[in-house]
Amino acid sequence: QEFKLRRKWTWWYLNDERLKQWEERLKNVHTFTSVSEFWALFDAIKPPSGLNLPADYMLFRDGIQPMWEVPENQNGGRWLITIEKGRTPEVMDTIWMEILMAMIGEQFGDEMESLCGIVCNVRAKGSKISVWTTNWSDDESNLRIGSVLKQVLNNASLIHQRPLYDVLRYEDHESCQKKTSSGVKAKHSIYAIEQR
Ligand code: M7G
Repeated sequence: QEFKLRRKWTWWYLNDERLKQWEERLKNVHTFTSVSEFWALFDAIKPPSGLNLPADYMLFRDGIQPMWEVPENQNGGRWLITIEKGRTPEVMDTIWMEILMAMIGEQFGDEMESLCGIVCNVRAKGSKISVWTTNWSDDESNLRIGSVLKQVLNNASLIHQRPLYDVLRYEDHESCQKKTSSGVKAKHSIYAIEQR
């Protein structure tokens, strides 16, 4: 039996040819609409930790290109998880897989339409996983998405018996384009463990 997903998703890959233009490195890997197609693809390709650096994986709703310039992302932002250099590769691979499953499994409910996709930047200096949303100024929607992410990741931390992240930070794409990522001020922060 074929289990259909609610919507189509496209997997993208940004290859490691760092001398080329960013747009030329971006490859459309596959578009899928069923659970079995998703796992066939997932099993056939390397996990993020197996990629040659620097490279990205992206999974976006079909029809939305994983770049700042398109209308769906132009006024958008991202929930960012930074993965410190010293963490084991499983941490990144687990966060990536858990959020992927939450997205294609429609766990963001009414906010699915505000959600554009997920990006994994595999970097020597420390990798990043981020969930892109369409409107950086829609605080309510972005905070609801952030709270689902917190739930998903806290559950996964329990299951895998290790804390997977410290904080989710929301930042707008426009600031990211202008500054280095460490210089962007977060609009919202959600901590894995409540701060006192
Ligand atoms: P990054 O890969 O988001 O972060 O951006 P990094 O600093 O950890 O590598 C690195 C560079 O890739 C940017 O300065 C841009 O030159 C290019 N780049 C990244 N993104 C997400 C885009 C995009 O959406 N559109 C375009 N045109 N270039 C991008």
